[in-house]
Amino acid sequence: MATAAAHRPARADGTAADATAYEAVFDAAVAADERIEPRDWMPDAYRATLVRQIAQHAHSEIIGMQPEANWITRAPSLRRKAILMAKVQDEAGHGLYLYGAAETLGTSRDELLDKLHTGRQKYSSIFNYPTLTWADVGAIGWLVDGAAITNQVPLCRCSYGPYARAMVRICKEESFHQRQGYELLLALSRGTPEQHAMAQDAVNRWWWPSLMMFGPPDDESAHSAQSMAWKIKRHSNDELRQRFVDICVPQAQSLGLTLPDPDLKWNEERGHHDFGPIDWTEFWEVLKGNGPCNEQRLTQRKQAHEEGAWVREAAAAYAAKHNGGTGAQHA
Ligand code: FAQ
Repeated sequence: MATAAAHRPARADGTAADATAYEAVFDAAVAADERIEPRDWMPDAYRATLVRQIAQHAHSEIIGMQPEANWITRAPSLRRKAILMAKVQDEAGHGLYLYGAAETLGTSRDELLDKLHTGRQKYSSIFNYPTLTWADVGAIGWLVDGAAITNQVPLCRCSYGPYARAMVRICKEESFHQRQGYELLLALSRGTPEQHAMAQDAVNRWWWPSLMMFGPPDDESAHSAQSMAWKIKRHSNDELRQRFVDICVPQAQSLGLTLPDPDLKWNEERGHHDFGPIDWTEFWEVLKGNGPCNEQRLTQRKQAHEEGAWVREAAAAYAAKHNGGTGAQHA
C-alpha cells in the first residue's frame, strides 16, 4: 500500500516551500485513508492532538484499574476473582500499549506521567465515581467497557498507525471485559431479590456517567471538528453516544433491568432512541477535579508510582548490564 512516507519529498531544508509540499503530502495521505506513521511528516497540531488524546486514554486505562481493583479481595468466588484480576491486569496492558503509541510521537512516558500526576493532563471522568457494591464491577464491565468499545472500535481506523494498531488488540480485550460484566449482572439480576436490587442500583448509578464518557455535546466539543478532518476521530461525540444508547436498551431488557431515564423511548422517525438531558454541570465539575473520587484516584496513583520506583530502577540497571550500558530506561 502506498504510504505518506513513499510520497515524501526528497529533502527538507526547512524552507516554506518544503513545509507546503510536506503538508500537501500529509493531506493527500489522510484523504486517501492511508496511515500516517511515526517517521512521516505531520503538522505540529496533529502531533499535539494525538499526544493529548492518546495520553488521556493511557491515563484512563491505568487510573481505571483502581475502582475495580477495590473489589479483588472481596470477589464472591474464586472464578469471579480470577476473571477480575485478569481484567484489571488487561487495563495495565492497555496503558502500556498506549504509552508506547504516544512515545512514537516524540514524548516520553515519564513526561506523560508527570503531567497526569500534576493535573496537566486529564483522564476519563468515569473513573472518579466510587464502586460501592460488588454489582458495580458488573455495571462497569457492561456499561463502561461497553461505552469504551463503542468509542474505540472506530479508533481502529484512526489515521495514525501506531494508535490504530494498539486499538485493535485493546478492543478485542474490551469485548471480553464487556461480556464478563454483562454475565455478572445477569447472574445478580436472576438471583435473590436483594441481588437483583443491587444490580439495579449499580446500573442506576453508572448509566449517566457512562453517557458522559463520550465527551461534551458536539456543539461544545472543542476538538471534534479538527480531529474528524484529520480522521483521528471518525464519528462525533453525540453520534457515538446515540449508538451506545441504542445498543444498551435491548441489552437492559435481556438483563431484566431498567435504565434510569423516564424520557428513554424509541423514536420511529429518527430510527433511534430519544433520551433525557445529561447533567453537563456534573461532567464539567468532575473534569475540574470536583468529582466524588478525583482526589483519592490521583493520590493513590502517585503513591503507586513512588512505591514502584525500585522496579523502574531495577529494570534500568538490568537493561544497562545486558546492553553494555546502552539500555534505554523504561518505567
Ligand atoms: N473525561 O473536544 P472534546 C476505558 C475533555 S478508556 C475527561 O470533545 P476530544 C477503558 C477533552 O479531553 C476511557 N475529559 O475532546 C476502561 C477535552 O479537554 P482538553 C477513555 C474529557 O478529545 C474500562 C475537553 O473535554 N477513553 O474506559 C472527557 O475530541 C474499564 C473537550 O472535549 C478514551 O480516552 C471525559 N469523558 O473527545 C479502563 C478514548 N470527554 O484535552 C478501565 C479516546 C472529553 O482540551 C476499566 N479518546 N473530555 O483539556 C477519545 O475518543 C476522545 O478524546 C474523547 C473526547 C471522545 C474522550
